[in-house]
Amino acid sequence: MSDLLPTSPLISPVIKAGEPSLIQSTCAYCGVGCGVDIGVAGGKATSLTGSAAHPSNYGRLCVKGSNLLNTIDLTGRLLAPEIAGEQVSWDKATDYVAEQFNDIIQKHGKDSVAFYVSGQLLTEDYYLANKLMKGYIGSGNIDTNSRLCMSSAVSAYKRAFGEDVVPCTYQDLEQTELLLLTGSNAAWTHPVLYQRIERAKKINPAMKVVVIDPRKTATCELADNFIQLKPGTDGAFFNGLLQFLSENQGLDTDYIAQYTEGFELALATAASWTTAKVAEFCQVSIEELTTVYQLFCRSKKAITFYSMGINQSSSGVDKCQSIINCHLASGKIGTIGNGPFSITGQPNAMGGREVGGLANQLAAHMDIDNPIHLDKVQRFWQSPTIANKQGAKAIDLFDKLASGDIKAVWIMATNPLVSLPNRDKITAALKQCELVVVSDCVEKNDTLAFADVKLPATPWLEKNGTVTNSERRISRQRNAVLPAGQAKHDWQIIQDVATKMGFSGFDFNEVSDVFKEHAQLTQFENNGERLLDLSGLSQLTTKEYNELAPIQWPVNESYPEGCARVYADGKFTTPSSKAQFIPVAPQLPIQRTSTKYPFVLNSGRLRDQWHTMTRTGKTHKLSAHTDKPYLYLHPKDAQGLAVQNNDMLMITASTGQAIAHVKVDEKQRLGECFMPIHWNQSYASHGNVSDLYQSSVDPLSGQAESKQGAVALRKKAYKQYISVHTTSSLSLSADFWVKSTTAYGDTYQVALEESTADALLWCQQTTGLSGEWLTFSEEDKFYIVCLQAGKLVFLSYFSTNWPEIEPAWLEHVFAEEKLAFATIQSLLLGIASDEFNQGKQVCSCYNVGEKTIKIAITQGCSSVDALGEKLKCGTKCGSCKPELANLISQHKASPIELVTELATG
Ligand SMILES: Nc1nc2c(c(=O)[nH]1)N[C@H]1C(S)=C(S)[C@@H](COP(=O)(O)OP(=O)(O)OC[C@H]3O[C@@H](n4cnc5c(=O)[nH]c(N)nc54)[C@H](O)[C@@H]3O)O[C@H]1N2
Ligand SMILES: Nc1nc2c(c(=O)[nH]1)N[C@H]1C(S)=C(S)[C@@H](COP(=O)(O)OP(=O)(O)OC[C@H]3O[C@@H](n4cnc5c(=O)[nH]c(N)nc54)[C@H](O)[C@@H]3O)O[C@H]1N2
Ligand code: SF4
Ligand SMILES: [Mo]
Repeated sequence: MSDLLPTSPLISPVIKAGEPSLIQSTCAYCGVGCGVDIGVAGGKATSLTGSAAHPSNYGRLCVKGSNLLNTIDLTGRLLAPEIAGEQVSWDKATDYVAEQFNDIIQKHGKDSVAFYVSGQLLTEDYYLANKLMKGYIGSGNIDTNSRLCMSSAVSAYKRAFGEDVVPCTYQDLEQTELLLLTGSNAAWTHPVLYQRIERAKKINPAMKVVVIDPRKTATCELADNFIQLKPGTDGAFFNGLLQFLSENQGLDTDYIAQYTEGFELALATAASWTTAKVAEFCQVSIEELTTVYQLFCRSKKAITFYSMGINQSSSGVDKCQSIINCHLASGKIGTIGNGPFSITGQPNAMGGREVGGLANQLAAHMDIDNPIHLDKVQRFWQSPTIANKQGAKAIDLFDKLASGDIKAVWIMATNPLVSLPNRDKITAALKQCELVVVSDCVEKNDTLAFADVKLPATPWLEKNGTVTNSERRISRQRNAVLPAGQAKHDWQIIQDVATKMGFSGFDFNEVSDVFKEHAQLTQFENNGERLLDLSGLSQLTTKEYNELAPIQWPVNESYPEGCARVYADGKFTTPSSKAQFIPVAPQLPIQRTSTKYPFVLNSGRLRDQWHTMTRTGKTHKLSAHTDKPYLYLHPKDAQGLAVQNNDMLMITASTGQAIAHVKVDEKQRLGECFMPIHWNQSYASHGNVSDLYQSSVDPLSGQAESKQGAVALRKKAYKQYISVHTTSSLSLSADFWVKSTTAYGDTYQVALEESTADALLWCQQTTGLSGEWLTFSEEDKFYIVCLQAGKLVFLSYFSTNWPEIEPAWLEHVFAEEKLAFATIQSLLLGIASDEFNQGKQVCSCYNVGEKTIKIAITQGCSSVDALGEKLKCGTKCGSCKPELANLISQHKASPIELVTELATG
């Protein structure tokens, strides 16, 4: 295994004013925290590659990371502060925010204001936001979108280990014997880690991978075993494992006796969860369960890798605990290749946890309910006050906005209208709130529509600070270009407002000073009580900070170079130094199906989009893989609803409605459907999944149950369906629409309840374009193009079904400077030439479509490598490799059938 370990020393280039230069930074997206090398010339970023020496990725990047530079153009950026829609100076904007906050606090008390922040902030931004709210305003009302993401994992680690500490590293994933991935679609959501796992498994074929998920995801391509369990039943699965361990000599009794407490009760509670009972409860076979339980029992090393399918649950803390219980009971923790590994989603969810950005934390892993900690933090800050009780967690915070208990909110780097459950409730809360301040980088998103004050923040590439990844590794996110327009760094905006509110603890000259103060607080009177100790970084000079190489905490006298392995000595951060077992009584989801809402609604991520699409939605490179929010549905359910691929479904929940295209998908369980989280009102009229979830939360963590909703499905038909392709923006009024970015502009799928009387007029009014308009009609179909000086600028097809057009062909014709007569003819007939008949894009890096890949498979490419050799697909970022493998397994067996399919359709 030694060739998996890092050998090359890490470069830590200095940011130089001169040019051209190479700046080492960190990817803007997921919690893997990949290093990126950015080439800069003439004040602009000109190239981007994975940092070869960064210990998260060793040079690899996934498709989102490799496309970072395609998302940085200034279109749609918020570049100046605004009050009530009018541009104002920074001075005026920060005066106004400070005055309004002070005024509301004076009239209604400190708990009448709140911050709702985000794991996309850097640690320094986060630290100051927390300091201002808890130490100066004196309220606990600061919470973060990480509440929706990993607050259950935090609560469980805290309860079990005494501190929120992730006890594993990425190398453990490569050095384990058994990897259980549960509630994680890592192939799409943590792709570089997935590729590291894939490589480790290639090198060590004895390594086993088990995937536990109600859906058969792309991640299953690596799985030796797949447990397709009933949603929400993981607590029973892991209770069953605990019981199995006790019956099959799987316990490490020495470890239990020496290093843990509470085992007897935890086991007694799990005792009734026999394999047979678990099989029935989770709706999987006894054989499948036994195989996986035996694997865990027999493997000396095992990692459970868990993410949103576990955390986003009304009993998420207990589910995390049921996993931790199994690792403690078998002593599979604190050593190489072992441990319960919660994988974080956002780039800096971990940094937020370190500074105390959640309403139930204080700062630097100190507790808001502990008077000694309160005293410590207040003395360190020398602050006028300190919040002495927990603040409102995300869902409560918005409830309090709605009830008027909280009158002002400052939202930073998150889009709650799209991401919090029950969108109607969030809308009502923001409408009713006296003052909504939003710091964001974009001009428009669903939440900004409710902002009284908009503050332009610097995004990735312009901002500068640190982030912590899923394995406790702090990396620098370095600025490579100057802030655009009047944008300011989030920490500076907070500093300006705090100072104008009259507070003195915010006079930092540089971002490195903020980091140092945070590091000093982790050190302050720590005395070994908290593992989070950055004392080794607390005296960094600005130069050292700028050159800081990635490092895993703790960083202190004992571990000056950082520390990969924690809890190796079996000593935990609890008062007794022992890890805590907690008995778990498995609960089913709060949102239940009924005759009215008979389908379980699952939600999550797609490979190429990031959250609410404010960045990834901007580039055609990331939009081509999936251009609309499908509802994925089992073939039998589709049959029952009399729908086929691309038909429309009305999705109704007790909270609201959405409308989506159908994708028939045998990878779903019967009676369950899946919808991606990304689409919102900036991209679709009815595509936001948050309309469909109730705000049911875990009682301990407050994390929302965002994976198991209950919905009714009904076929939805329109009179007219229009496929629109345009180089300029539209003023669209339609009953249904969804938009996607293309190489030439935008494409829209539009549907109308009543057919438009005059299709040409509709196009002309919607576009406002003048040019040469050409039309062709055939029964109830209309084909309309608009040319300007012979160049195609607009194209639309009207039909009574969704018109299908080959995207690769459109890209080609829109790029032509002057269209040939024959091309115009084929456009008006809607018939693409065969060479463009590629099908849905699979490889975003080399733009290789599904049909091309299927043909190569039938011609004998029987491995992902062979496809790569022939078509290049999968050879750059590798994110599509699981899909390529899936296509091979689907199509290599039946070449004759496939050829017929291609010939007929
Ligand atoms: N491409 C992409 N990558 C991302 C992001 C993104 O937006 N796009 N976001 C990042 C963020 S912030 C996060 S939090 C992570 C999330 O990373 P993941 O947690 O891997 O992503 P999800 O798709 O939300 O959900 C994971 C899986 O949980 C499954 N699941 C649902 N219910 C259950 C259940 O009851 N039990 C089990 N065992 N599984 C269940 C779903 O079917 C889904 O496949 O991704 C990060 N990476
Ligand atoms: N049903 C359902 N709901 C979910 C989930 C699910 O799986 N299912 N997942 C949940 C999870 S895990 C997460 S993490 C959330 C994510 O949900 P959100 O946090 O709401 O999504 P983002 O699109 O990341 O929002 C980030 C916003 O901040 C802006 N921004 C980006 N960088 C910066 C910056 O540096 N400074 C400032 N000031 N602004 C910036 C972006 O333009 C964008 O508007 O969604 C949650 N909601
Ligand atoms: S896996 Fe992809 S999105 Fe995540 S940090 Fe690495 S390059 Fe960025
Ligand atoms: Mo997340």
